[in-house]
Amino acid sequence: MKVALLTLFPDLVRQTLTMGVVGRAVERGQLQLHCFNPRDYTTDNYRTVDDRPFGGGPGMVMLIEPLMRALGAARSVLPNARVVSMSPQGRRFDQALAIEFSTRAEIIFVCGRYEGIDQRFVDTQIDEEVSLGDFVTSGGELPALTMIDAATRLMPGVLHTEQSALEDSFMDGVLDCPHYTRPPQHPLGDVPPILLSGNHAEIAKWRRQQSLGATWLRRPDLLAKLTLNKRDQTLLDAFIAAHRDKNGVQ
Ligand code: 9D3
Repeated sequence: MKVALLTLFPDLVRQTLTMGVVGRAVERGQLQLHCFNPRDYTTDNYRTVDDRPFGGGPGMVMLIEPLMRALGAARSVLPNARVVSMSPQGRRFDQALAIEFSTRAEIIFVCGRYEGIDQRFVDTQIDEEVSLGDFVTSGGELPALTMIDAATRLMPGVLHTEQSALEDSFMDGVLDCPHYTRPPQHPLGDVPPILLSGNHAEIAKWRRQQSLGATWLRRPDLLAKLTLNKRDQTLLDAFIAAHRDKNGVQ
């Protein structure tokens, strides 16, 4: 996958993408990155990239022309890319969109700063707007990095164990089960004995039950989207019964 970013903070983007799983994908050439700074495409002595909003109000708006020239440079490197703008007004990012992004050959991300981008640029140059959720960040870079991270780790050959991506929480619509490692006994508590039993069928059953139970407790919205098979329903019913015994019936 080839990704270009239009950003006023190329160092933030490049630095971040040197680390961890994504950093390794860049080293191996599985992910190619190109940053274009609108400030490098200004023509005035002050290298101006923003101006005051027509109609008044607080904050500044990103100018069309530096963005247009930066986008032109990005398009000459990635001629077939869809142009995605990071924006609080966008479609909510989720694992389904991460999977879709991971299959694309080329993407251009436009990262806004200040109050936002001149709407004429958005209306004519942007193919899709994507948001991370209903909270306010100070720009589009961290949201773009999050989306690139989520998509890259899904690309074939990026993760060490291909299985890890498939077994992810949300791949089957439920939360992950708890994890434990050595030591089995610790002042903070003991590892659940079933995990030390060596009985792999029982361990898989326990983990599935923990996943379903955690989803029931914390994310009933996810559970409502599922139709559980008989086996899962039985595991969840037992979890709920144990939970009610432990906490008393309300
Ligand atoms: C209501 C006026 N502004 C808030 C002080 C609007 C606004 C401008 C710029 C809100 C956010 C931003 C910068 N953030 C993004 O561009 C952004 C974002 C976000 O803020 N939350 C979640 N996802 C994203 S993607 C891009």
